[in-house]
Amino acid sequence: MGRDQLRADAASGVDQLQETDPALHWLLEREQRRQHDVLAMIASASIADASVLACEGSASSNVTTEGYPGQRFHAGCELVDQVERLAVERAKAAFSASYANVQPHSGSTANQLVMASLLEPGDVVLALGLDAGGHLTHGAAANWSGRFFSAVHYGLDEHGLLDYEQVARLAREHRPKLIVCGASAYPRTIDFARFRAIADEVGAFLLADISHIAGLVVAGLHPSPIDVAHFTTTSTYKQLCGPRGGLVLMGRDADAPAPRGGRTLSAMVQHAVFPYFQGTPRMNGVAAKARALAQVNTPGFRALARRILDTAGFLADGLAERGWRVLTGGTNNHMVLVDVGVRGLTGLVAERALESCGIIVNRNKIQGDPMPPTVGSGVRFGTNVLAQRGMDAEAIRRCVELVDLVWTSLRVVGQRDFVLEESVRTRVRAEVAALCARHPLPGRMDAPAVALEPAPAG
Ligand code: DSN
Repeated sequence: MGRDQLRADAASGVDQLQETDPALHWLLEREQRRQHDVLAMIASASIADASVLACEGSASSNVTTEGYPGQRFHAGCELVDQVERLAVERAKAAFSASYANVQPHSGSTANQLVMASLLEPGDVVLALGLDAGGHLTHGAAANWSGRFFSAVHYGLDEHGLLDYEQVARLAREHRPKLIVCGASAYPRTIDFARFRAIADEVGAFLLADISHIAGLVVAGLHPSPIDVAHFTTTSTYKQLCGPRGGLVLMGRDADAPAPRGGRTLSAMVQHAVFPYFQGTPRMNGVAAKARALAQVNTPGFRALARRILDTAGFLADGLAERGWRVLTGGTNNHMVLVDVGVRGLTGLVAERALESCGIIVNRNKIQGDPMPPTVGSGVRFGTNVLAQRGMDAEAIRRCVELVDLVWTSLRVVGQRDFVLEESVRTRVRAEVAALCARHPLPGRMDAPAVALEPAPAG
C-alpha cells in the first residue's frame, strides 16, 4: 500500500459516492457550497479545515475497540493507540492541563459523565439557568440532568451580568454538591476564581463548561479554569475548529480524592468515560481532535482568537450604533446578544428573515423573556467563522449594515412570520455573496503543526 493511500481512498470515495449515490452526493456537495456562500454567525460553530475533515473521514473509523491505549479489549490497536496518545498530549499541552480524556462523543456527554460519576441521583446542582444563558445539560428541566439531580439555578443581575452574590447566597442556602459555571449565551468574562471560592466555602465541586470560549482560553484571551475548577469540559467543534466531540480536562485537582470508590478525581473520570458511559470510542474523531488540538497550539490560532474577539467588538459597537439593544452593552468574547423584542421583532422572525438573505444566526431567550423558547426575543451572534474568513472592521461594518437593513425593512406578521420585499432580499443576498467571495473560508487553519510524538518516520 502506497504512502498516499489516505488521499487515494478519500478521492475515490467521493467519486464512488457521486456515481452510486448521486442524491446524497448532491446534498453533501450543496451543504459544502452553502457554508462557503453564507455569512454564518452561529456562536457555537466554526469551520473545521480540510485536514481535520480528512481525519474524520479516515479508515481509523473502522477500528472497533474499547478501553484506553495499552489497555484495549481488542487487538489491532497499535496505531490508534498512538493517535489517542497524541490527542491526549496535545489536549494537555493546549490547555496546560495535567489530565485529558479525548473520548467523549460530545460536550454534553462530557458534562453527563462528570455529573453522573460524581453525584448521586437527587444531589443538588447549582448552575446558570437556561433562560439566563445556561446550557441544557446544566440541570435544565427538559434535560436528563434536571430530572436526575435537584437543580437550583442562578441568574443575571439587572445589567445582564452574572450575579455572583446570588450564586453565593444560593450556595449557602442549598449546599450543592456541584456548582456548574459556563454558558451558552453570555457575552462577558467568567470569573472562575470567584466560583471556586464559593464552591470551597460550601464544600462543593466546581465544573467549568468552556465549550463556547475554549479557543479564547487556549489563546490566553479569557482566564483559564483548568487549575481553578475541579473539572473542565468542552466540545471540540465550537471554538476549537475541530470535529464533533468533547473533552474532559483537569488541572491541579486531578489527583484529589473522588467522593467514593477510593479513586482520584481523574481516575473517576477515566472510569466514567469507559466503561461507565461509553463503549467504543470514535477513533476517527479522536484523530480529528488530535489534528485540531495541534492547530490551536500555533501562533496562527492565537491570531485567529484575537480576531474573533476584535470582530465581536466591532459587531457589538456597530449594532448598538444603529440603535439595536446589545445586552450588557457589548462583549468580552466572541458573542453578541441582541434584544430584538424591544423593536417589535421576535427572535424567530429576526433569525428567519436573515436566513432568507443568507445570513445565519440563531434566536435566543433573553432574561425575562415573555416569548417561548421556540420563538425568543433575542438573537445570538458569534464571530468565530467571520474571523476565520479574515474579516476586518470594514467587513464587519458591512455585515452590520446588512443585518440592520433586513431587520428594519421587514414587516412582522405574528410571532413567526414576516414579509420582506423581494428587492431587499435580492440586494442583501448579492452583497452577502460578494462579502463571502472577498473573504473565503480558509482551506487550512495554519502552517503544519509540530508533532509531539511519535515523530513520523521518513
Ligand atoms: N449548545 C448549543 C449552542 O450553544 O448553540 C449547541 O452546541
